[in-house]
Amino acid sequence: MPQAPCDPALREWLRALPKAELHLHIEGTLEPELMFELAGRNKVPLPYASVDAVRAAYRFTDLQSFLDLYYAGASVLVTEQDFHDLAMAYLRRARDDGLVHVEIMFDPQTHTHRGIAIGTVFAGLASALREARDTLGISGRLLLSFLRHLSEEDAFATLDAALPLREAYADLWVGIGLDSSEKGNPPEKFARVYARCAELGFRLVAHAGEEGPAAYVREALETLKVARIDHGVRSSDDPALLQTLIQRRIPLTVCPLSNLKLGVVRDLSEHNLARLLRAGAMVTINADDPAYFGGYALDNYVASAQALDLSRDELVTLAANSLQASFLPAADKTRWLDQLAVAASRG
Ligand code: ES4
Ligand code: ZN
Repeated sequence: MPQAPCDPALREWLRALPKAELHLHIEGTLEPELMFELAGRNKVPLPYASVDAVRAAYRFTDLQSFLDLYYAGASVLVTEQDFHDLAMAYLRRARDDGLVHVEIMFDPQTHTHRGIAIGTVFAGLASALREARDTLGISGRLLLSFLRHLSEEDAFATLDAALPLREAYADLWVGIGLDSSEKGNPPEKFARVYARCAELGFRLVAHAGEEGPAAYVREALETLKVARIDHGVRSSDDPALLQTLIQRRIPLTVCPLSNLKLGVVRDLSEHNLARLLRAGAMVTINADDPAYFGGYALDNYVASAQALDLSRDELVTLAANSLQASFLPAADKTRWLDQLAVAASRG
């Protein structure tokens, strides 16, 4: 279906709403321009002749076809400065979109398996988040995510390598996530490492019900005991599960443009985000891997609003949900929710 013409007034009104990004892979914010710059800086060969050739390759058929390019692209990230530059570029975009808080997932195994020290990754991301806090006025947290196509033993080794850094990054590293190829890699595969992370006091999230079945969402809730579900759009296949999500107010971090680009939905107008929201689910709108999926947070809000005829009240609810579902302290949530009410009433 043709996209509705962009409504500048709607976009500006949405921009002004304080919002939180809860589902964002920092490696997925690597724009082709920076990919080329870092490839040159680090003498890493790229299988593309130009920035345009990189963009032309971004035609995905499913999650795996995307992940193959995403892991290949991440190979240009080598030094602490690279991770800093990547995160800083994202944080400026985030601020421009009216995000006031971002919870950033990163995949240490993508880097440690290439011989990059986990401390290099932490240091670069953390210095950017602290700079953004001081200069852009945007808060951030880190969610260390395990790659589910690798073994649970590898996840334990990653956790063991990261734990000595916990104190140094206690202001930022608050949680654990689970991403990569979903089908055939059920949440239960990571039951033991999630139990350990819970004991350690981490907040827990996991991707579930993106391409995988509703049963994986249930497993993530009951076995991994996550506080939020990343994606979760397949939950509506199981009405009893959906009722549980609604009753327990479990946030779903939905990524509309990601779902469109990876073929989870054929057209945004068919996305179940609005149905989930209207059924009473705690839905949020997020960007996932914006450099690959053609849109940052604000693009996702605007595209969803237009494709699904979301009302202004519904858009305010989505922004409020993003703040409520964040891992910010209660006082910060209250302050942003108060500012959201003011911003919503303008224009
Ligand atoms: C991801 Cl869209 C998506 N799904 C699962 N894992 C991921 N890692 C980065 N983006
Ligand atoms: Zn994701």
